[in-house]
Amino acid sequence: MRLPGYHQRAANHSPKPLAVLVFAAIVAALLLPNGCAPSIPTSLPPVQEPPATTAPGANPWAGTEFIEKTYEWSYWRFRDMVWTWSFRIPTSLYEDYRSRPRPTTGDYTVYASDDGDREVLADLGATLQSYVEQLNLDAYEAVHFIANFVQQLEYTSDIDTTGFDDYGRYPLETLVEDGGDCEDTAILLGKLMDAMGYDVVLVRLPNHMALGVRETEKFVGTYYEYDNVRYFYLETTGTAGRIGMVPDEYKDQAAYIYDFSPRPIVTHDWNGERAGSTYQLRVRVENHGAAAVENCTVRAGFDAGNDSMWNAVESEAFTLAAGAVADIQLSLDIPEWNHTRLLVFIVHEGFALDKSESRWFDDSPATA
Ligand SMILES: [Ca+2]
Repeated sequence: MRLPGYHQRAANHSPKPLAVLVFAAIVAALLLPNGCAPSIPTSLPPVQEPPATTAPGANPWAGTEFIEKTYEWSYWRFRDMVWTWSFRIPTSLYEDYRSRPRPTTGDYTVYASDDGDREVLADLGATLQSYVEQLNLDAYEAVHFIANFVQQLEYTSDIDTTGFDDYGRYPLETLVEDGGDCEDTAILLGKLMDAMGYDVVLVRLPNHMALGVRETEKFVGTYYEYDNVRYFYLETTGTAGRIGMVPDEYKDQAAYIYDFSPRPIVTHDWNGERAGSTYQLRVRVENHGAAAVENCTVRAGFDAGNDSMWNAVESEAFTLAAGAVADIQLSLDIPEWNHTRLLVFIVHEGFALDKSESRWFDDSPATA
């Protein structure tokens, strides 16, 4: 009997809700002992190949050595004035960001965790700050003036520009491409304001993303509490977004909050194949964040329902530096249970940093 190898389900570019991690933690805490007798299921499901994740569209900058851009914009309070900012970057730097795979994580600060845009964002921040001082804006109005630079960028939908439903952009991509959608502008403004010394967080709603700005004495409107601090909503698309004003369609929705502090952001993928009565699992674990994580393990097993797994195994503990990749191999006894699926967790201090699962497979003698 020869069975096909199977792979992690198609890459999912939508955010993973925290609930998944909570579920994963529960499952991880309830692992069954590795005492079930190995047996051989009669079939495995067909492979579902992940979609190709090539870079979006044609690159109009291909063949040039440098990208030079000048932005000109106005601010509604000073309509008769035009503000400008120019930047110049090697085309190769933009192409490097453009060619990176999009990590499958709901933590979109992953697009702000890289240092390659530091000089450009520092220059933009200094330029905006000089205008703030020239206009003698107070702290409250300064936030709006800075946000206005990003809010006036063109809104472009991911599906039109990249072919993907939900495609996060690195800040330099958004700047070179003259805009993006909500997560792209939230990432750009968040990293810019963080670099300028503001205390900001990413606010991830079910179908939207925005920023939270730490309260000062004059803030009113909608806020989110995070680490005992009030962060007031700030829309990053459209020019009308004022601190505390949430668009009607997002009112009263729960949000996940992500700060911009350096931290590990761990994802994984896996493949494997059957060898006799075992499944030989290869897991690639990657830290996309800006800080290391120690004492990680990979736990895997077959879904036994009731938040438990058959034949669970766990790797030795390992450390992942920022940007590092670890390849972990595990051998699992294939259980007799014939309606199950493989579950894979990346575990740290009892919590799952990331999880995935195969498709369900069922007894199907005809293909055995
Ligand atoms: Ca996007």
